[in-house]
Amino acid sequence: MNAPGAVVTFAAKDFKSATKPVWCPGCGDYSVLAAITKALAMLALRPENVALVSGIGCSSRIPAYTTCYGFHGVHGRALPVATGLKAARPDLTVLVASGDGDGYSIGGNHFLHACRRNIDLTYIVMDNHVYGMTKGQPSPTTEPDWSSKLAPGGTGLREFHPLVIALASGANFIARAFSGDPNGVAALIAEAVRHPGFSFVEVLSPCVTFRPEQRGWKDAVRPAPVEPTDDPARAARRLMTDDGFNIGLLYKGSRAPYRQGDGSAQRVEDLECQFQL
Ligand SMILES: Cc1ncc(C[n+]2csc(CCOP(=O)(O)OP(=O)(O)O)c2C)c(N)n1
Ligand code: SF4
Repeated sequence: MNAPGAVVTFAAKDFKSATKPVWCPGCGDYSVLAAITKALAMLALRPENVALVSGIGCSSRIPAYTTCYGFHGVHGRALPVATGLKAARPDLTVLVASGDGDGYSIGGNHFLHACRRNIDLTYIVMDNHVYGMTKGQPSPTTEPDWSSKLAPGGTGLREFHPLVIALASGANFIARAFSGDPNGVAALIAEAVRHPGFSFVEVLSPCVTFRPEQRGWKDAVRPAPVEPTDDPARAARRLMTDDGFNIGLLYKGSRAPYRQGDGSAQRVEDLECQFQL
């Protein structure tokens, strides 16, 4: 038993629920789950003070595997749900988990406006360049020449560049991580949570079932060769020209996060009253 008044700290394992993940053996998302729980322990947070919001996809299953509050919502809508939650409960640490299909395709519009609004959320996108859950359709980040049974010869479509788009939309914290380096992912997530405002952490997380060649990402990734910049023009040049495998914090700006008004904004309780019949 803890002594009265003793500060209870939580280890990474305390943030893991008893629910066993159903991901394929070798899926990168296992490491991302481990990194999230490690980051929450590093931040000395308590499970009841953290909420994880997600959409739909293999990656979006993450909230169920933690002991934090969780909301496994509708495909592509994790960010608006999380935005509402954070606006109503600014005391909670809100993390949002998504995949490249969930977050950049059906949820792409919400991504732009979350970057622009700069509400204090940490957005973790597990990017495997494919729709894993629905059996391997190309996603916005799929290479144009990736040929598969569902897209013979490839889509021929230019890839979506999430980091550049985040920068252009006003995101202030832009990082890329690799699931094969869970300590690195945990450190970046912890830094993202500490950063005030919207923080975007794109995690390259291989889908070993539909993109087995992504096992080779471990040889492709490298620490970004330069320190993070706070200059958006320099960051744009770097992000436009990198090959997608530079890992680390790549851009950190200082635009003030969105805060609820100075008292002119209505309290949630008052708004609810207006809808009572
Ligand atoms: C409105 C709606 N459209 C389509 C689907 C089917 N669907 C479920 S998950 C998914 C794609 C998930 O891909 P991604 O976000 O990349 O996650 P992954 O499974 O690769 O982690 C799709 C299209 C759905 N559930 N709801
Ligand atoms: S289908 Fe791909 S993304 Fe989904 S659990 Fe299996 S390896 Fe992971």
